[in-house]
Amino acid sequence: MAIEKEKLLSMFRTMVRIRRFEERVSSEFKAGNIPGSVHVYIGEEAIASGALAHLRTEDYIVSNHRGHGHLLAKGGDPKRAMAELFAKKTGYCLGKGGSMHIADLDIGMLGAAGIVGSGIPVATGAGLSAVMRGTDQVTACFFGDGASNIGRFHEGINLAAVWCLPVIFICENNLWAVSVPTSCSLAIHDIADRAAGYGIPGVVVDGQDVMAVHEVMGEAVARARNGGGPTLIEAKTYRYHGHFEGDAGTYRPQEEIDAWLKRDPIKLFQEKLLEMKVLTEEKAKEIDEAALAEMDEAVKFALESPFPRPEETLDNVYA
Ligand SMILES: Cc1ncc(C[n+]2csc(CCOP(=O)(O)OP(=O)(O)O)c2C)c(N)n1
Repeated sequence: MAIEKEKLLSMFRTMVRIRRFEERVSSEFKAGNIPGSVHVYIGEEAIASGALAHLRTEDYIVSNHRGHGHLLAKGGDPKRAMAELFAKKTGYCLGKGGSMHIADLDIGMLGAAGIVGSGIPVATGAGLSAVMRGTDQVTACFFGDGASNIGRFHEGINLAAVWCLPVIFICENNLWAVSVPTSCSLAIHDIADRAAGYGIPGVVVDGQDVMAVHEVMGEAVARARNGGGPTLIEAKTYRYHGHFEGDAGTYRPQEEIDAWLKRDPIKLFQEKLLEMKVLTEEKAKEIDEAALAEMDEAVKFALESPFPRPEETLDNVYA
């Protein structure tokens, strides 16, 4: 089904905003303004942007350690996110959680997490909660190829399938789990094939093509909302940076990196929108400049915000 012009532009804007946010995260990390570890989403923007264009504010998402793009695509605030990365009091977790603990319950963002695969059973629980409360909320759960080899993947998806829960499991297969290529960690080609073992649909999609992601997610969300149960979507993608900021990523062959850079999801979508006459060069520039200005503001806000005071160290800390 054709996607309306406004939605196409909105997905493009989301992708550009994520890219510009992450670029600032990378440069601010290098400048020494971000303590702790950060994993950026550059190269994978089409997945969160295409998939979450279907979700309502009250729907849930569960994220992982590479979560900034998921947060922004669900409507998160770049200022509070940047302030959290800077360990400032105005951040999402009052500066005490950092990148991998950001949550925003007001927009259904149930949380990022540093424990690989830990979000999968959480998403199953969110799906169960929606069913028990009789709402038609759906949950989208993002995780990587590495997480698909963790026991929680099996437990979480199996139970969601058995109970026919409204959860969409989205595996962002960027071919590497830190320095381990999928060729060394998987005996199958497509992670989506594992869906058959749970009796649910499994779909492979080009994760560099936002319109393709939008389409498969549309079917999965409709199925989930109508009581049809979960779907496993595998989006083939690539992270353009190292595993974390500071990782040179030298374990990856240059030819592989070059091939994926040619399929930059923002470049591909911009070309497509220009061809469809939904976008003009001027409008693209305007969207980009607005995103740059928004991220300048976010960094300014983070820099100018205070750190938590030493006497507040144990406030709001539960574990
Ligand atoms: C349970 C667990 N095992 C190992 C780690 C260390 N670790 C952090 S990220 C990561 C790789 C994750 O790869 P993937 O799920 O493919 O996500 P990607 O980073 O590629 O987006 C590993 C092994 C961890 N944080 N948690």
